[in-house]
Order: sequence, then structure tokens, then C-alpha cells
Amino acid sequence: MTNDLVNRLFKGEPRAVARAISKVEDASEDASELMKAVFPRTGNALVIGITGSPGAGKSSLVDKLALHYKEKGERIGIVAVDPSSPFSGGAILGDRIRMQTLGLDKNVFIRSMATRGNLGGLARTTVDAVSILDAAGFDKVIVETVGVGQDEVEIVKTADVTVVVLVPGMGDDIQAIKAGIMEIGDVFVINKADREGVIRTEKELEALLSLAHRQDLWNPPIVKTVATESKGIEDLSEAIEAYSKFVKEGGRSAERRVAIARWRLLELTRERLLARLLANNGTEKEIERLAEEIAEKKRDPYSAAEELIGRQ
Ligand SMILES: Nc1nc2c(ncn2[C@@H]2O[C@H](COP(=O)(O)OP(=O)(O)O)[C@@H](O)[C@H]2O)c(=O)[nH]1
Ligand SMILES: [Mg+2]
Repeated sequence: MTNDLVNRLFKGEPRAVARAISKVEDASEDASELMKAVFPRTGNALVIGITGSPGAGKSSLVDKLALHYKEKGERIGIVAVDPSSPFSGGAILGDRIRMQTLGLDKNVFIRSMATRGNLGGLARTTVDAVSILDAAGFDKVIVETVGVGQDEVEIVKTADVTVVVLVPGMGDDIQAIKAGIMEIGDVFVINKADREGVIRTEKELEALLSLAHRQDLWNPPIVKTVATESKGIEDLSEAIEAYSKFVKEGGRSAERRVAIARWRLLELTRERLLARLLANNGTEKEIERLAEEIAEKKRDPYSAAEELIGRQ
């Protein structure tokens, strides 16, 4: 059964792609077999991570960017990890609306990832979904995430190019995201450039970026867009292309690939070890008992964790 699914997946059949992603999300038994077949076929797509605050216009931008690539004859996969937006929201309805604007065909695939936590973290399942789209022959895979939270940061880190979306008059916002996301932005977008305060935001951003010291010495460009009017989309695609070229020519892609591989390996190992532990008879009960003891301050979590591990 998996064989058939894998073959259809490699042909880029949307239903096979959707099923494969569901298998990964549900941690179904043949998911790892599937991913073993998928992995050797990956590495061809350009993975673009798009992140920013809720309402910044990420979904709108992603749609316009996808349309832009589609018009150039490319196949585009979109993975949305943004529960806050009415455009995505993990809701199938949201995906349908987007599909309609983008045109329902084999060349555009949209999928919202569930944000509910399961054993396999959201970051790991999203990265697997990206691999599936890559193996299915999509030229560009765009991952949309809200720029908060550890999961999101990890997801964006696995992209080839990271785009951070800001809007005018978000001085505070820039301060807030400075800590986490600022360092990982390869391209910055000031969307809603039809609004007031664009120049000020641009100046603030430039000032912040001038303080940052990137190891690769890349100077992240700032692109102004009006997603709702499809303005600046060409500039954005050029900026993405420029960074991608910079990485390839500078020979830094190998380094980045090793870092991502290490992260994936550790994520999976962590997940597998925990799954193995939980599969042991009586472990769940033991966890309940230990949790109660910790809550009642009869135990400390450290010795409890050691006891759990000792059960293996
Ligand atoms: N004025 C203006 N509104 C925009 C622009 N881009 C997006 N919007 C609107 O901003 C709202 C949030 O957009 P959405 O793409 O869902 O943002 P997300 O939460 O970051 O994905 C929607 O009502 C969009 O129509 C823009 O460039 N200018
Ligand atoms: Mg969105």
C-alpha cells in the first residue's frame, strides 16, 4: 500500500501528497517507511519560510508569491502553520478559499498543519511535510508561520531562505521580534506599504540590521510590498533568488544542510526514545503517579524523570 502511495506521490498526485502528509501528522505506523522512501528524492525544491506577526499579511503575500511562480510555470507547495489567520487556521475551509484564488490544479498544493501537539512535534511534522512536497516535485515550497514560539523558529530555520514580514508603524513589534526572528531573516518585507509610516519603519529596520552581525556577511534586503494589490511581489522573488544564489555560490549550503540534518536527527531520536518509553507497560500510570507526587511536593521532577528513564 505504501509502495503505491509512494509512486503516486513521486508523480506529484495531489491526493497522494495529502495522504502522505496526513500519515506523518497522525504518526501512523507506516509513516517512517514512507519518509525513508521520500528522503532520497528531496533536495530539489527551494524552501521559502515566511514569518511575521498575525495579520501582517503573510497569507496574502504567500498567495501572491505562489501565483507569481505559477505564472512562470513552476509548481508550488504551501504549508501554513498559522492558526491565527482566517486564511489558514488549520481550517480546511481556509485552504479551500486559498485554493480558489490560486487556482485548483496540480501545480499548487496548499496544506495547513494542525497545531495540536502530539508526540511528533509540530516542527518535525512540518519539516516532514516539506520533504514530501519536495519529493513530489514541487519547485518551490513556501512555509508560512507566525513569528512566535520555539516551534515556529525551528521550522523557519530549516528553510533555505527566510522572509520576515513587518508592517509600517510596528516599532514595538520590531523590538519584540528582534530577539528571536531578527537574526534569521534573510529578506525583510515591509508589507502594507500603502499605509503611513513606511519610511520610518524602514529606517528603524535598517538601524537594527546595521547592528546585527551575520556570520555569512549577507546584507538582508528590505522589500516593500502591498500584498493585496500584488505590488512588490517581483522584487520579493528577486530578493529570495539573490539570497539563494549567494548561499550556493558562497559554499555555505553544505554547512546549513548539516545543521538542519543534525536538528532533524535529534528531534526524531528524542521522539523515538520517548515513544519507546511510553510503550512500556505501566509507564503511563507511573507518570500519573509521579506527577501527583511532584505536585504535592513529595518528589522533585528530576529524580522522577530519572526513575522513569530507569524503567527502560
Ligand atoms: N492595506 C493592506 N492590507 C493588507 C495587505 N496585505 C494584507 N492585508 C490585509 O491584512 C489582513 C491580514 O492578512 P493575512 O494575509 O491573513 O495576514 P497573516 O495573518 O499574516 O497571514 C487581511 O485583511 C488582508 O486583506 C496590504 O498590503 N495592504
Ligand atoms: Mg496567515
